[in-house]
Amino acid sequence: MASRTPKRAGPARPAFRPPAFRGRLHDPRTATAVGRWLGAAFAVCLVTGLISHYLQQPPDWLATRLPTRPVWVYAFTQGLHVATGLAAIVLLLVKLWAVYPRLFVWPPVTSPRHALERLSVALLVASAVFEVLTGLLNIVEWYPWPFGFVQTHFAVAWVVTGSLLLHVAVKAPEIGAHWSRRSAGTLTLPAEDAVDRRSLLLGTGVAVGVVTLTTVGQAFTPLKAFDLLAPRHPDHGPQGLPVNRTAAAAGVTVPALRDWRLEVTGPRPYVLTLDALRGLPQVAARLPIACVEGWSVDADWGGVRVRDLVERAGGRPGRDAVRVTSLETNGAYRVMEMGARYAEDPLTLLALALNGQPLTLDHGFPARIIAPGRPGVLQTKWVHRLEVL
Ligand SMILES: Nc1nc2c(c(=O)[nH]1)N[C@H]1C(S)=C(S)[C@@H](COP(=O)(O)O)O[C@H]1N2
Ligand SMILES: [Mo]
Repeated sequence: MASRTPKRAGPARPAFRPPAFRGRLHDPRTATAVGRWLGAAFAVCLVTGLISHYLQQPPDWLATRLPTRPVWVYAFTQGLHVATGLAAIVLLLVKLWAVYPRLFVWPPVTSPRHALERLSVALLVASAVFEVLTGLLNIVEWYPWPFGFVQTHFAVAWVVTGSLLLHVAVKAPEIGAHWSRRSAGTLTLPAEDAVDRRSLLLGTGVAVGVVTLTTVGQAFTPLKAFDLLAPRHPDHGPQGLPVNRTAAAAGVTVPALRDWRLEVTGPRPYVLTLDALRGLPQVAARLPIACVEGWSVDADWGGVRVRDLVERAGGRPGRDAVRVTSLETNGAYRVMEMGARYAEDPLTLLALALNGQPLTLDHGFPARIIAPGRPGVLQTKWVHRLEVL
């Protein structure tokens, strides 16, 4: 009978083995190269986002100082906001791909400092993904969440900014070492990967270019022929202009308009019928509608200067702000205020006509506001009351 030899105990196997990653481009040079562009895109998004926020909700001290020129200022800043936000989606995906093996470092935490660092990265990734995703869904007007988009997108932007600054500070030595192809740290990486890395970066650049080219035409009309992917096309809509909120959606109906009058309150209040309004001096202005969702279109507007209406009510142009109320029964943009500078601007109109025809119902019939340099949400449609404040 053969004697049984007892099994010899081998070295203890670890309970968990992190996956091995053989892809060679998960390295600090790739992360830095893509991270630089992503950081730049986020910086542009933050600045243009703040511009948009404070144009829409200025604190009192700012409300009287907002610029009305150039008239396309908001079309530009918001077009840029959405374009860089869309580019950031591509960059974020590549960046996350470059660094995701780090998710599996073993042991997961080596020191309190390491734990904090990982926590800050988790916060950065979560908030960055949240921002680009909510931004993207907002431009297609899909709100599958219970919170308000504007406030939340604004608040989380600060979380991205804070955790990004922290991330850059923590990684500064590594970023410095891999800043360019000739940086000290990069020289220690295998040289044969450089070709692959260049292909990856080139591919990323091409993807960003394609996304930009197929969407930026929604704001930058010379490229509108390539605008294949943006949810709005500048030319598509009644009177050659897209409509965001239709009269039906806003609860504005033809019967509701039968007794329409414009009420103007102030030291000398008055009421005007549509015919009376048409009888006042009419002014033409070519101004863009620039939606927060990134599309913008220039149009020819005709109507009465808000400034004239304010003066007639005994208001002081350049001193008095104006509150505008829409017939719309509910909705966040029913009531709008404009600072004195907008109200006195000769291009700020209570518009009755668009591209040579009376406004259609969806564009705000009988009267709407059009003012230079302001976000689309403040270009109030179906106006029935102006209050000189
Ligand atoms: N009363 C009212 N006016 C409104 C809105 C609204 O929801 N209610 N939407 C605004 C938005 S978001 C934009 S972009 C412009 C679009 O104007 P348009 O539909 O004539 O292109 O109208 C603005 N005026
Ligand atoms: Mo809008």
